[in-house]
Amino acid sequence: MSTLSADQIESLSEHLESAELQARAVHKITDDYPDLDFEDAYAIQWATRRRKEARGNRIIGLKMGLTSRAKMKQMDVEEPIYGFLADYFQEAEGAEVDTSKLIHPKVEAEIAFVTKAPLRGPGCHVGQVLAATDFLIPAVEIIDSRYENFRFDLPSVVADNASSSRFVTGGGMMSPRETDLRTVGVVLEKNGDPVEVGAGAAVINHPASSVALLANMLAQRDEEIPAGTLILSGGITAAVAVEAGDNVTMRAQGMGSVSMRFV
Ligand code: OOG
Ligand code: MG
Repeated sequence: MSTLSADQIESLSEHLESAELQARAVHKITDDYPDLDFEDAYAIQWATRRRKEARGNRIIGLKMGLTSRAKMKQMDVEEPIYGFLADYFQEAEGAEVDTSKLIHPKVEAEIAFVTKAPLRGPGCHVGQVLAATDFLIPAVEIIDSRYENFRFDLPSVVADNASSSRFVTGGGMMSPRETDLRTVGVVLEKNGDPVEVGAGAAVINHPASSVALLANMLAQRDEEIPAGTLILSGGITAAVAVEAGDNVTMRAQGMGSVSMRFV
């Protein structure tokens, strides 16, 4: 049940998108709208997506968030969420990421899927996801909650496009036929030190089940995952705070590495 009017949805979307574009932290929106529910929150996120598209940004991908125990525990929230990825979120492999455009960035080690066929729920399962996957590539997601101190509840973070900010893909592509994604190991390094390690199974027992869940969540709005979509399946480990001067490398077993520098 939605609790907000169309005008309130539009104005909360503008409020959060301005915070993103101006790299400015704001109070979580449930402080002012305590009854705000999931339906309102996704309506706000979709309003932001439409506003970016109207401005000429392209939506190039989707992401799942809070899919691993480590992330749920770190953020003290218990349910996976999704968000969208706009074209300008993408940074090239080896890029210098400008922290002056961000509030309090953190990095996450993720496996990205690129689809070759549409995926539509309800009832989408891991087998369909693997069959529709063109290839996998390692990715670092740079999240940047627009909320003060990176503290939020689920409706607030959904409305804030699941903290999406930037991402970098790299390494080599791998066919889902070549690997058991559950046992693919990842290492996240900051300034040469391994700071987080994990394996694919951390993401709902299999990263492809995160993509299936995404298709099933989108089906509630009668939306699908189109062919050619890049999907970040969710942080395998806890996220790591970064600042100007930091170098980050993620290594994924069999898929090479992806690096960036924060300036
Ligand atoms: C929400 C986004 C989480 C992931 O991979 O779990 C996310 C947050 O932690 O700010 O992207
Ligand atoms: Mg993420």
